[in-house]
Amino acid sequence: MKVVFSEDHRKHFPQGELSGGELVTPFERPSRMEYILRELKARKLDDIMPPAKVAMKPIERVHDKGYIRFLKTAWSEWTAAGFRGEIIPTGFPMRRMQLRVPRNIDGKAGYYALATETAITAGTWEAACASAAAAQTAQRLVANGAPSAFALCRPPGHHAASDMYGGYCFFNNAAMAAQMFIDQGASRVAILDVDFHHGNGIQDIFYDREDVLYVSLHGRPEDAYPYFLGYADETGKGKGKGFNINYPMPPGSPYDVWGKALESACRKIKRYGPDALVVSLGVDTFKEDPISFFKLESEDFRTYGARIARLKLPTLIVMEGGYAVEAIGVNTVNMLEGFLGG
Ligand code: FKS
Ligand code: ZN
Repeated sequence: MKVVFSEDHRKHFPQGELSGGELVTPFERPSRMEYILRELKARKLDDIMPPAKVAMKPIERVHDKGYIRFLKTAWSEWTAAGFRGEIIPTGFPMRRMQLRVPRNIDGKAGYYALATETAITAGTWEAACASAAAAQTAQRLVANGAPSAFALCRPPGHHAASDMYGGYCFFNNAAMAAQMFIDQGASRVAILDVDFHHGNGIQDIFYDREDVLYVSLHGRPEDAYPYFLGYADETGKGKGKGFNINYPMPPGSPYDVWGKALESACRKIKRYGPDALVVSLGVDTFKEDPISFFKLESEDFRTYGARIARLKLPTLIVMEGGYAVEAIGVNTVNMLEGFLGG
């Protein structure tokens, strides 16, 4: 299996993540990639290639033009305004307020942000483009006949909606890749999101569509980020009714519980009969993850990788979250090995 990875991810490294009222070193940091790369190489999953130059068209298929422009120019507008820190907005268009884009960059950032933990820095645009490029190149490998490919994306993508960034995400790599399969002629694509967090961005982008099935296993929104989406009764709307499936689970859920949800998810995907599968792979379901509350063991990642492989679908695996640093390499590669061996 080819692994597509860009070193340009390093260009995005905010100094601060707003967490518990403090600015801490972001959990989503460049060293995550080193742990994964080290383990890939140690286990000879080392067919690693850089992506081709990013194409803007596929990004524009799932993101708003104004939003893309904002990400591109935010840093220069911010510094031109005389601000000296990283971009963290202060005000948001909340209940009963106007959804109009302000001219002021602080206001604009608030308009396009869905949360405040994710700072934008000088290199964020380039890194987000490199991450999208990795997903694009890996998608093309699968579209051209590879049974599977792994897009080792950073920054991640599943929280990014058509016009919102946050949850460490800027471009929705998995949604973009799914749309690419559709634009290349696929009738149906399924996205299976096994990251601990609900992929609100993917759900939002495809909510009224029947040609992309979104299935997510995640910490229930009452207790877990992103808090405001991911309930079981969110099943899609219009033509998309029935094509959004959420499996919210409570704190402490072990593989006994999680694996049953995955089994149900896989059966639904099988019944849907997609032409391709995109897996949003977050390994923050691990028992030692610092910001999550499921209790998966390292061996469980191998077990579920094998289960996903039994779907026997052309599969693009896209990296999302996972923060227990050392262990994320082991858990990611366990999933890939399970997938390849199953
Ligand atoms: C820590 C609270 C953290 C933000 C969580 C973001 C999770 C991101 C992710 C992704 F895959 F996108 F990376 N709140 N004090 O793991 O879902
Ligand atoms: Zn996550």
